[in-house]
Amino acid sequence: MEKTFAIIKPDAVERNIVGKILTKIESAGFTIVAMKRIRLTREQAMGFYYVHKERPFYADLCSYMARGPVVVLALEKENAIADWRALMGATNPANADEGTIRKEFGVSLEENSVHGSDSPESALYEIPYFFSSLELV
Ligand code: 3AN
Repeated sequence: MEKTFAIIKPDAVERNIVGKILTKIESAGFTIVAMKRIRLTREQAMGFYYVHKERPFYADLCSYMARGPVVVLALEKENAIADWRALMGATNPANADEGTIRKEFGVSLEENSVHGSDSPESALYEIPYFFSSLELV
């Protein structure tokens, strides 16, 4: 069993489609082992996206992630990291495959509705950024 980290981003929470996205997650066989709704400060978003700090979109991305509540999750499944990336779809919703969350719900390259860890190393940084071991059940 592998764990990955997911975020339902502000654009999706604002449009009240958290439940639709959770249904897709559960239907695809993931177990939600931790979940909470929180509002990030801009500083917390900057810490989370630290790997992107040199990218031109970093400042905008952190403002967007702090503009409203998000739902953060830890998901468990065999092959969870790759399978969650596949269910999310391409970063740019315009390039995402049919049946993916970003294809169905993504608004733009930045406002692409969901986040997922891109590697085991990322998951190891991201899950404890939001959850203690006692919260993973
Ligand atoms: P992914 O979320 O598919 O792993 P990353 O890690 O390259 O994509 O980018 C992190 C986030 O930054 C994306 N989910 C998206 O919200 C935003 N982003 C990525 N590339 C751009 C871009 N060129 N312009 C604006 N925002 C971007």
